[in-house]
Amino acid sequence: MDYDTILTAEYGDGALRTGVITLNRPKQVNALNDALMDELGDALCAYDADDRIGCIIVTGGEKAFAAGADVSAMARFTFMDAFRSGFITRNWETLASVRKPVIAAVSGVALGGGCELAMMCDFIIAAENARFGQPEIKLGIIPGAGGTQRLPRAVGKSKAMDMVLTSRMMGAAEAERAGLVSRVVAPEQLMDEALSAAAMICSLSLPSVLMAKESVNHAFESSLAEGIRYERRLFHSLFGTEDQKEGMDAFLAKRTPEFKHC
Ligand code: CO8
Repeated sequence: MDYDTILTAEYGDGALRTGVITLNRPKQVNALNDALMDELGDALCAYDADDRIGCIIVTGGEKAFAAGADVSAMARFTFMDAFRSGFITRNWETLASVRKPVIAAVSGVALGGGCELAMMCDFIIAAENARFGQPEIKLGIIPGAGGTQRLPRAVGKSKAMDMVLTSRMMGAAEAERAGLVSRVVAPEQLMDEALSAAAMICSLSLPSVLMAKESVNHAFESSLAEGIRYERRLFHSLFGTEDQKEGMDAFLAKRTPEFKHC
């Protein structure tokens, strides 16, 4: 696939491979403009629909995952420009609707829309030099792509308020302690770590991976009782798959399962 603002590459030698999308506007520290968000959405949808892909990684550069929405593109926006064009709604939320797992591999700054983009991914692996922040308040606006909603769910009210109201950035170690990121590694190990997590996911049964993701996400949309009922139905339904028989037979026979993703 040929794009101007992102790069794509596939990795792995199993039946399912990993699709890696790299945000690539280095001169603008990966500021996110409409062209980039359109291309990112297109690449995500293509990987989500591709039967040979089992997991997706979204990453940026060493210095910046993404410095946020492109300020120069929105500096002169009027309310009607933003409202009538469906700014953000139009092309930012594709990531949140992808069914396959999406890992954010974050090195350098993830600010504003960049932090929000990372939080739309299923989990974040950070390099030690990663810094997360929601500095929109300094521009006279507030986060607009889920920052005020996903950040408190990830790190709790106090830290979220601190970051959103003062624009304080959170380093990788604090982000891991707070639960925003799942792993922190040395910068030079970031892609190896993300690719190895993705390869693990690719080796599993895709239907159970899709249902596991759907079920965890349901926890953010429902009461505990309703969420558990939902999980139980998905759990029961997996006994209708060939992969459940294969997975359990292989375990009992002490061999590696050969999943057929059905
Ligand atoms: N938008 C546009 N251009 C940017 C942005 C940005 N967000 N960030 C950096 N740039 C540009 C700089 O203006 C500079 O351009 P030039 O070379 O022409 O002068 C170039 O990128 C390099 O930047 P710096 O010289 O500042 O590089 P540093 O290494 O000194 O600093 C930082 C890097 C820390 C990333 C710094 O540039 C910075 O703080 N940037 C702004 C971060 C910010 O405020 N982000 C929030 C933006 S608002 C937002 O995200 C709203 C989200 C709403 C939802 C999303 C809707 C799309």
